[in-house]
Amino acid sequence: GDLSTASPIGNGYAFAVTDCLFCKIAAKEIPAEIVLETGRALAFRDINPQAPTHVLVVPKVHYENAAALAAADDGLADDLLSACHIVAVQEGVSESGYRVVFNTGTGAGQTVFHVHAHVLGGRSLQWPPG
Ligand code: IU
Repeated sequence: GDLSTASPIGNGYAFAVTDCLFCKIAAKEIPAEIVLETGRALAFRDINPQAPTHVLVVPKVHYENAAALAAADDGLADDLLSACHIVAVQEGVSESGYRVVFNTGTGAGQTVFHVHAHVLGGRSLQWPPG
């Protein structure tokens, strides 16, 4: 059937997705080093950091990627971006500069299919990212 209408939260899923790592972290079923929690978002340190600050910011509910999140059009993408900036301030990288990245699709390097923003900072970052 049409999952988008079946779900009370409009993301196609009525509850945490089975075997989704980031759903489990959001539910506190798997430990992570959490640096920020807001009403609808959670931020935790990446286990394989690519910069002195490397934090992942996820919505507590499941969306596969940034496109699905944006399509939901319910303000959640705004919340996520705000959380990213708060993390950058907390981490002390908001002045020196930081990067927010959504890898979207396998071709862009997405490996975990629960949307997450990478917040990277604390070193100089090259462009293009490669
Ligand atoms: P990607 O954009 O989907 O490639 O990012 C996934 C990130 O999740 C990547 O940077 C991993 O190091 C990170 N990660 C994690 O923090 N904890 C985990 O248990 C796993 C991946 I698996």
